[in-house]
Amino acid sequence: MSAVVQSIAVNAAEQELTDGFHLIIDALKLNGLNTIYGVPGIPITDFGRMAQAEGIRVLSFRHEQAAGYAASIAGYLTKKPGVCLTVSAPGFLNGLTALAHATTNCFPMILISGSSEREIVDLQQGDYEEMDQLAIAKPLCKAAFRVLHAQDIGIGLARAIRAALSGRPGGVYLDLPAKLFGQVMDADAGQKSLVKVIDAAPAQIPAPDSIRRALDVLKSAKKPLIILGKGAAYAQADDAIKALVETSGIPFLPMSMAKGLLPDTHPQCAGAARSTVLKDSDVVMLIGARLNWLLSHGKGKAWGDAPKKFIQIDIEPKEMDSNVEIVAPVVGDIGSCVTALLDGMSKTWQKPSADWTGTVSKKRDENVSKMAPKLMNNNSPMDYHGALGVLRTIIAERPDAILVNEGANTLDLARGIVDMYKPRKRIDVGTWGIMGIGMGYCIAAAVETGKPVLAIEGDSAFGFSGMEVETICRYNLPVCIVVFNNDGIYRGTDVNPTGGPDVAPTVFVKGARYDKMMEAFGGVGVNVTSPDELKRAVNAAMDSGKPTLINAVLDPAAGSESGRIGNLNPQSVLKKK
Ligand code: ADP
Ligand code: TPW
Ligand code: MG
Repeated sequence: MSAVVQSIAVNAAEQELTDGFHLIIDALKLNGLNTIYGVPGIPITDFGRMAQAEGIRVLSFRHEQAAGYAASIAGYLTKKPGVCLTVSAPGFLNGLTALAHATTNCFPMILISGSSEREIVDLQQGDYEEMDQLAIAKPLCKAAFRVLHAQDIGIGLARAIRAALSGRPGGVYLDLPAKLFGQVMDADAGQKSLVKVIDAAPAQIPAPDSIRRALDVLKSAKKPLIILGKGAAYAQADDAIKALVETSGIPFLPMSMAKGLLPDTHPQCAGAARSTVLKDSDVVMLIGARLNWLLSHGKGKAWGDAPKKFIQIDIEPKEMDSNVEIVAPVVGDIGSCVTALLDGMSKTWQKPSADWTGTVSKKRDENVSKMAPKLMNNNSPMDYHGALGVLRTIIAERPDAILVNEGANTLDLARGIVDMYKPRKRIDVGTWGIMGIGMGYCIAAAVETGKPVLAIEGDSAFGFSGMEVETICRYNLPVCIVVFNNDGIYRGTDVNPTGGPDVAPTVFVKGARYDKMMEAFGGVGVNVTSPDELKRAVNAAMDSGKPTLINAVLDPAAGSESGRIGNLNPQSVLKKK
C-alpha cells in the first residue's frame, strides 16, 4: 500500500471518510441500479472491482459497443436506466453508438465514462486518451452531465436517472473525470449528499378533452385500426392495452418489438394483413409508435388512396404532426391514456362492423395459409422459410423465451414468420435497423430476465458482435444463437464482375463454421444443414441452457437484396443499360 493511501486509510478509520469510488457505487445502489455493462481500463478499472465487491453485478464485455447495446435493452426491458461503463476517449466513443441508439429508440440508458483531466483536456495538451467527451456526447443523447466534485455525485446521478426515464426515455451521458474517483470527503456528509430519485417517470395524465376528441374520431370510423409500437411494450401497461383492444374490437397491427403485447395469434391481430389494413383503414390510432420510415411516414403508396385520420398516443408532445396531421393527439403516458380511453368508452360502444373485421381476418387467414406449406419444407441446404418454420414452432412451445433478431432477410422474414405470444419477448434492430445489437441484447436479456434467449442472426449481423460469445460462455448464460449462414450480406452468390482478385463486397468465406467460435470458449457448437437437424439442435440447447451456437447452412441464393427494404437502395441510372 502506498504511503498516501495508507494515510487516507488511517484517516478514514479516525474520521470516517468516503471517496468518489464509493459515492458512485452507493448512489447507484441507492437507486436500484445493480448491474453495470462495460469494459475496464483507466480510469475505471478499480471502480469496476469495487462495485463488484459491493454487490453490483459487473458484466465485462469484449467491446464497449456491445456493452452499450446491452445497457440500452436492459433499460427497455426493465424501465430502469441500463448502465454502461467505459474508459476515456476510444472506449467512450465505442459506447457512444449505443447511447445514440438508445436515444433514437427511446430506451433509458446512462453511459458513464471515465475521462481525462479537465485542465489538460481544455488546454489540449495531449493527455492520455484526451477528448472533450461531454461536448461530443451532447448532440447524440437526451442529456449530458459532468461531475467535478465528490459532493455532487448524488445530484449528478439523480439528474441522469431523471433525464433518462422521464417523458420520452432516452440515453444520458455522465462524464466522470479520473480525479473525481479518488476525491475524499467526510463519510457522513457523503451519505447525506446522495439522492434517491422519487417517481422518476411520473404518470402524465392526458387532458380530458384530448380523450373525448380521440373517442369521437374513433366512433366516426368505419374501418379503424390500432397500431401498437415498442413504446406501448416499454410502458408495461399490458393489461390496459389488452382491455382497450378487446373492448374496442378494433384490429391491431403490432410493430416489430410490440409483437406479443397481445399474441400474434389473437383473433384481432392484423399482422398478416398488414398491407390491407394500412391501405383500407380510415382511422388509425397509434399507441407508442412513430410515423417514421417504418410506417412509410403515414403517407404514400403503402397507405392507399382512402383518406385517413390519425389519433396518436405518445408521451412526447412534439411527436404530433411530425409527418402527417394528427387530428386527435393524446399526450400522456400510455398506461394513463389507455385507461382514460377505456373509461370513456360507454357500455354502448359499437365495435367495428363485421364487414371490416371480416375483410381483415379473411385476408389474414389467406396469407397465413399461403405461407404454411413453405414453412414445412425440409430442404437442404435450407431456405429461410424451412429454417424459420422450425423456429416458429419452438417459440410457440417456449413462449417465455426472448427472441433476439438481426440481419436483412433473416430479420424481415423472421419478423413475419415467428409469432410472439408475450410482451417484450422480441428485441431487434429497432428504429435504425442497426446491425450489431445481437450479442449485447442476448446477454442483457438473459441477465435481466433470467429467461432463455434464442437469437436468430444473419451471418453478417452476427459478425458485428460475434466476439461476445466469449462473454456469453464466461457468464454461462442460457443463450442459443442460430446463425443463418448464407455466405454473405443478403446473398452469398455475388461475384466481382471484373474477375479481379477480390471477391464481391457482399460475400464472405464460403462454408464458414461459426459454430467453432462457440466451441473455442467451451460452449456447444453445432453445424446443421436441414430444418430437422436445426429443430433438434435448438431444442437441445434450450433444454440444457448451455451457451450454444448453431451454424445453420442456408442456400446462398435464398435471400434478396436488402431483405424487404430493397426499395430504399439508391439505384444508379447508369448501372443498367
Ligand atoms: P416502433 O418502432 O415500435 O414503431 P417507436 O420507437 O417509433 O416505436 O415509437 C415509440 C414511441 O413511444 C415514442 O414516440 C415514445 O415517445 C413513445 N413512448 C415511450 N414510452 C412511452 C410511455 N411510457 N408513454 C407514452 N409514450 C411512450
Ligand atoms: C451498423 C447495413 C443492413 S443488413 C446487413 C447490413 C450490413 C447485413 C445483412 O446480412 P445478414 O442477413 O445479416 O447476413 P441476410 O439474411 O440478409 O444474409 N452497419 C450497421 N447497420 C446496418 N444496418 C448496416 C451496416 C446492413
Ligand atoms: Mg447473410
